[in-house]
Amino acid sequence: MAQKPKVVVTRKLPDPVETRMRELFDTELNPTDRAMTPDELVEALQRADVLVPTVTDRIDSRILSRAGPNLRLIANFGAGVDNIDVATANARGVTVTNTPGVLTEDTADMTMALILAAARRVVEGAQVVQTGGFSGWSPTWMLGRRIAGKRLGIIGMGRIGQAVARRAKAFGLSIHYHNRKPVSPRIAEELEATYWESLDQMMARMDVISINCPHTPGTFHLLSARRLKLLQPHAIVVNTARGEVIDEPALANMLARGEIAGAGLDVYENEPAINPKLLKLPNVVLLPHMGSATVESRIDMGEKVIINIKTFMDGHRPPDRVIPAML
Ligand code: 8YV
Repeated sequence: MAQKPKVVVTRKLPDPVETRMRELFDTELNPTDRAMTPDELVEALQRADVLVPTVTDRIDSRILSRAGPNLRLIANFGAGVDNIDVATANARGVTVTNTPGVLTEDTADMTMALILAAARRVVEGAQVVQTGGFSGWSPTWMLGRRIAGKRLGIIGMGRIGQAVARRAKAFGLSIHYHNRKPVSPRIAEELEATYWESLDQMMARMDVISINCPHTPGTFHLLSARRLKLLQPHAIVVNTARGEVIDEPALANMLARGEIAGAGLDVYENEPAINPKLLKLPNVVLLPHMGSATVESRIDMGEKVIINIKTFMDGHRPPDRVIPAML
């Protein structure tokens, strides 16, 4: 392409990523980092050849219907693409790409951090100390639950689910999973993982549940009020995927009533809003969508975005093209 493509980036990205983008493309950055309003997004889509959005930009069919004639690529900065109506984009001749793979290990680390924090009351304990409440050790005080020897049920055994399984196995948890289909025999053997075709049956038998599947129409409220009720009272639920996979009010009610033991949540149904009931509970650990929040992940995500744009503009199939059949 003789002329550099006009690339509009909706949020502030790491400096090395922005520098490289400016070298390669006619790039419009957002140094303020303020999320665009829907009207601003429409304007961005009208002047861009390529839009680089993030999870905070909702690019639905209404917004896409007002895109300009030059828009050819939406290169999402992020693995999940539930913020984008991919089918409508494709129908309008707009390709969508994402950034899988580079945030797998960090997201899996955060999943383990939440499992440990919820089971061992890490945040509660830290708060006691920081608020001056540590008056001395006691044999029966601040007792949590051991994770070694327990059963972990992973919902969604893709890259991140498998990375969680590898870590959890090293912590002595036995690995169980529910997925659309079983993993290869080689991976199942490596992880000593048990496949549950029935999510209901798995839910009823696990000590810890970890959500690691994308949010799609098929996984919306996969953990419905009915399914959550199948959990045992000592169970812990951890979510580093998308809030929409869990019925958040139902989860909050069960936690408040002590019908399950705890939760570790990094994502919420209506981010950045969080169900107010959750905020008051001692048995939950709540993080502000930090799964991929490392310097390394965010730079690698930016590099993936750049490779996708460059490959596409050079007339080739971008490596991380998302096709609706994958969702
Ligand atoms: C990102 C994420 O922070 O990649 C994803 O799907 O949820 C996060 O790791 C966010 O999506 C960036 O747009």
